Amino acid sequence: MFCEQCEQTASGQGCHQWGACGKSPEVNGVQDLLIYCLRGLAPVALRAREFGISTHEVDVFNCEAIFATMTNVNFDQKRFIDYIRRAIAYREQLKLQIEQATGVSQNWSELSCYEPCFDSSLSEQGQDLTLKFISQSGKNVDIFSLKLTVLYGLKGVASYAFHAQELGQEDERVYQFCYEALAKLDTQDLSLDDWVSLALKVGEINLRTMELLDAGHTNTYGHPVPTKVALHPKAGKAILVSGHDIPQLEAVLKQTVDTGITVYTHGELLPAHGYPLLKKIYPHFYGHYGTAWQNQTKEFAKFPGAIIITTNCLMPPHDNYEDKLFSIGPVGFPGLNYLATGVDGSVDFTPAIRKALELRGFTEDEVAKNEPRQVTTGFARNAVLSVADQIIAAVKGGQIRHFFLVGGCDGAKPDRNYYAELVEKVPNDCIVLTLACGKFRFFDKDLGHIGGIPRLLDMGQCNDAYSAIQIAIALAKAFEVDVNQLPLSMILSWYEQKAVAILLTLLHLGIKDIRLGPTLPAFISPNVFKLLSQKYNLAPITEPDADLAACLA
Ligand code: SF4
Ligand code: SF3
Repeated sequence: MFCEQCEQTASGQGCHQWGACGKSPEVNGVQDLLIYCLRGLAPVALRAREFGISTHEVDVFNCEAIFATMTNVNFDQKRFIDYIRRAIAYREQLKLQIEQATGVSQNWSELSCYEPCFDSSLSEQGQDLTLKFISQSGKNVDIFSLKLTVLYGLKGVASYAFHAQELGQEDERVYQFCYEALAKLDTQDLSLDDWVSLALKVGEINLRTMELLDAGHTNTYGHPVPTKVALHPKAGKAILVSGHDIPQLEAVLKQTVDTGITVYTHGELLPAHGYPLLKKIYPHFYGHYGTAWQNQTKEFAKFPGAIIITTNCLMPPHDNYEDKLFSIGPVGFPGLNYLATGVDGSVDFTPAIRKALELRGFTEDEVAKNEPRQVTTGFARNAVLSVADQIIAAVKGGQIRHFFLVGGCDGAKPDRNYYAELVEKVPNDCIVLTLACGKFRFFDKDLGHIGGIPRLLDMGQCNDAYSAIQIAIALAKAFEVDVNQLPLSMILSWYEQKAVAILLTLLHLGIKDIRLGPTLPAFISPNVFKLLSQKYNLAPITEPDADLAACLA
């Protein structure tokens, strides 16, 4: 087994026996085989596009299949075998269409002719192909490191592209690039500089993809507005929706109208409360329950209703809540209730609704024991920029000294307490901007206000890094300086591959002095890291006091 794609990777080196996330070598093997088959599909899809053959169904499939291999998305071998079959079927179908369109039989590489043997272990076949990939690329450690950076960043792009298309937002450039990047992984003749450029191109395409997703969310649900979200439950039957998928959250809301069920968000769906149209249309869209993904085994067990997980992060479920947990889309685990997407793209949530009605829900007694608590979300680009004049005046007048963007993923490791400690120590004349699930370490802290502006601003999900970038660009314009000259420091936490894509976006934009933690990616070789630190001053986090002092110097 070879997997180095996330921050939790074994001993910070790579999972070689068993995944620290719970992924078995068998599942890892079929994920490897799927990626290999998608690399073979890519040149065929690119050729089909050259001949004007529609590849739309394959484009969406490609993104979903890549997304399924991301950390904490899918642990179900059977689902990967199905994705592998579909990848081969699409490839052969496109080959046929190309031959029909051109009237000439085409020459395809060995990769694009590869046929897995479905009668023997697909997992072993995937492992063998990965060993071959490592031995081909492994001669140059730095190029291998950059190939992994491209592949892992691409997983983030594919996941955001999958979400954006659910909201009707697509860009051919994104789909085209997904194929190009997959096809390039097979090339042996690119230089180190070429690979660096390709990694930065992943960042550029990710920016476009996050822009599409932002347009999908804001066109459908309105621009987020600062919204208070209850953290205490309400008596009655309940459904908890986790992951990142806002349109699927809306589908749950739609299907639970007049059922008496109250809908709660979990994890990265907290910012959904900031979208005004969701709040307006669905009065039973109530509050938020729980914190970040790594606490789900405790939180899901206690939740007295059905739970629907729409995307990462899924942890291997425990017996005491497995029967009330449902997954959809690319998410899966063997034996877990899976609600398949219908041909019209919708999911029928009836089994989850039935389960919620069977379960006791929150009792009056339980509710009475909970102190009323709330947090505010919805400080996305429109909300922040609507008070831009006030912010600019406060910076010029010295009331605001500095902004800290403390955002990214959470995880189980204790060294992630760094982020909570840092936020607590940020001086009173500074503002903290945050996004993604790393905020759950400090999201309910009351940091007060500066001249009416809250000192802790939740900008949304990880993909709302797009909002943070737009705010930084607008402030730089207002102050007539480069983004790197703003009194802004980015202190990021990463865990999975969406964060890899976002980091590449920030580097593509030329953002310097980013501090990254809690540990550096295992897949980044010392030389590649040296190169990034020389060019972008990318640095690992150290201690909260020292990092704060350096940022404020
Ligand atoms: Fe290990 Fe992370 Fe890969 Fe899971 S996803 S096997 S924890 S590197
Ligand atoms: Fe979290 Fe899994 Fe990365 Fe969207 S939910 S940020 S880790």
